[in-house]
Amino acid sequence: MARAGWRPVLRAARIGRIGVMSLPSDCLFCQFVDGSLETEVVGQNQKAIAFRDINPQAPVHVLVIPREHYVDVAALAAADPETLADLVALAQEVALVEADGEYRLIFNSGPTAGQSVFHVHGHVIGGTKLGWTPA
Ligand code: DGP
Repeated sequence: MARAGWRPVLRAARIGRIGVMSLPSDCLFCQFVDGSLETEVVGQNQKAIAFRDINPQAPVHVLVIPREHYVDVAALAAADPETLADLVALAQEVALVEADGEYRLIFNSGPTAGQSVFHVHGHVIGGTKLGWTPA
């Protein structure tokens, strides 16, 4: 049976990076969404979930992802801007609880920029004074 996320994936393939995307059947983050793998969920809404990063880079390091599979933030924005807005709203909610509402929201897009999981995710980073040294 086809998974609910197949249409966005095909659309993302037309928009995004066909060569590096994960399909939902082997996507780690899709497995967090459908509950077949456990993770520490810290927030959710109808369109998105938030969970702690396994390798935190700051006192607060949470990932926000859409329930539907899109390869990166540009694919999500093009296909479903309302869900992107819900994703940002969830990031804000988490940051208000965990970092007084002061945080960085980072979307790595493509391997050169550091993307290693090809289900779009925003890194919500905060809880300390942040430096500015991406390179
Ligand atoms: P990126 O490099 O931008 O694609 O970020 C992927 C993030 O995903 C990275 O910071 C670590 C996190 N991550 C990878 N595997 C797991 C996992 O199994 N569980 C959790 N909670 N986070 C993971």
